[in-house]
Amino acid sequence: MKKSALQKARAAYQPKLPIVLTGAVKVVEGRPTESVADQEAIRKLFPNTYGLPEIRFEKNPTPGAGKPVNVGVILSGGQAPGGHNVISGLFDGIKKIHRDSRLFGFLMGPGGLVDHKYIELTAPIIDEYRNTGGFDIIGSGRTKLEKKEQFDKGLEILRELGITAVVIIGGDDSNTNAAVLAEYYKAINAGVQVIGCPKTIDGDLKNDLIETSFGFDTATKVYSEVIGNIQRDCNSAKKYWHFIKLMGRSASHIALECALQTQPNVCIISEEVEEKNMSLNDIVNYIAGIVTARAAEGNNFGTVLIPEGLIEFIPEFKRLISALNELLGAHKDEVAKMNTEELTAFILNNLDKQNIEALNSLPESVARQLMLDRDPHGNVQVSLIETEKLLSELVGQALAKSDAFKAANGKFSSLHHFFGYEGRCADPSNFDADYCYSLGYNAAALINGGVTGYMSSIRNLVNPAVQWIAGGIPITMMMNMERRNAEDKPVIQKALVRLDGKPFQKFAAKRDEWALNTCYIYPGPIQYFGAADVCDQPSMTLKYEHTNK
Ligand code: FBP
Repeated sequence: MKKSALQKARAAYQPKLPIVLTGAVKVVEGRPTESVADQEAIRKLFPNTYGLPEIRFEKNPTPGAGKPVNVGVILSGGQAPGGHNVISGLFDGIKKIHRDSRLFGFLMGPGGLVDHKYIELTAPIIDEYRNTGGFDIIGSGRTKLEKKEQFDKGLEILRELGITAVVIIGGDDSNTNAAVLAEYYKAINAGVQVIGCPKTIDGDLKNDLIETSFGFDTATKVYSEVIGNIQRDCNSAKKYWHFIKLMGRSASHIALECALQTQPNVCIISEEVEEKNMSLNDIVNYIAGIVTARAAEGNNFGTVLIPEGLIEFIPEFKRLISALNELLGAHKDEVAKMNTEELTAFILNNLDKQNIEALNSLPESVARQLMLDRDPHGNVQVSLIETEKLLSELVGQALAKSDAFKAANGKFSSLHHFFGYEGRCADPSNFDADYCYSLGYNAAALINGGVTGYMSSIRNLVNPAVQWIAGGIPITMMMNMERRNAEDKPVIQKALVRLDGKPFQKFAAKRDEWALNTCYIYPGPIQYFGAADVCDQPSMTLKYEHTNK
């Protein structure tokens, strides 16, 4: 593979590890755990892996000789910067345990395990991918692992390759699958451990013990760089309003982090929209009000950040989406056989008047996406919905009717952007490079510790890497019951933006000032070499959540 000068320099970067993982470790068990909610239901569904203790690693002055282990690894779901470093950390970790250990990568996500598609990841392959972005080393996919037949099919290839541990690198849905797989293999005494790693740029897989998911840091730095560039452009020409949609699925963590980094004129937070029961009209009027106030000062330009999941939080559409999910979930088999026209007619015949009105209030393309497009986990594919265009069009219409805007002699010309895929495969920041390598290395230590159904956990992340705390968290601890596809299912609880949390509070305290005045910050590109305050800073979300600043 031909490499750029930066890639060559970056390949030589040695990610930092928590000091405890630099030598042999022993497992220290903490208190037994309970799931975050619905304890009885989760306990019943996970009789073999419920209630396990938290684990923390400590230095082991008298380690025994390690045994070789064959491990399988799967990248699951959307790409996130640092996935290759999780794999290289895992590789180095199992080789440290014993030089004859072997690592197999299942291709294109969980489907590779079921379909027996794999490669052995050898040292030359791993070396090609150290500190690089992307998931292309083995590819990723969104196949949902949930059926006994899939688990049994997977077990055939695991046995054939002598694999006794599988590491699933994924988001909340994929780690839910990891917990289900761990439970099943334990129940049938398959002799296969399953370990999860917290991945997702969305930042919504976190709790008291998982401080952040990997990829969030790099992706938000990439988006913030580009938002900053746009802000400098619009502050130079002073003639456009930029409507920028940001990935993140349901949660608004990405939009919030980018707002903290760049200080835009407007940033909508979906969780606040829901909390305040704001209709689509309320949101449009809020933005139009800011456009008008800036126009009165002669500033016919600005930036609006929009989280991609917004539509799911606006009460009238939330009700509609949940009715659609129930309807489509309850008639799964019939629906699967329908063509688009039949499905549309079926939906329209079965929704109530209020939901039909909500559907009709949307442009046809958005209505179609809500009705027809779902991913394998049943999620609305919010990244396909052009909320940025919808909002700017409606704001334009509101301004056209506004006397105040006319009186201000305002002009409104809008441009649209969607940042998501641009950041998911960026070369990991130093933070993500170190964090991911540590997560993988730590997963090897969990395997060596003989546990299953755990998520690799590295904490104390606002401090230098040497001080990070390494251990494992039972995945069942993060679970609750939720309605999915018309059924109650055990799933990892999604972490949405907390309105009483510090990141939101900091934003809310400043946003009126940022709206009227032009207070833009231009963060510039990620720096990989140089002073720690330029290169090694974690996200502002992480800092606000875990320090007193
Ligand atoms: P994960 O939850 O799997 O990490 O995916 C994150 C994400 O990037 C979301 O932000 C986005 O909505 C979705 O993936 C897009 O999915 P796809 O890659 O299938 O288009």
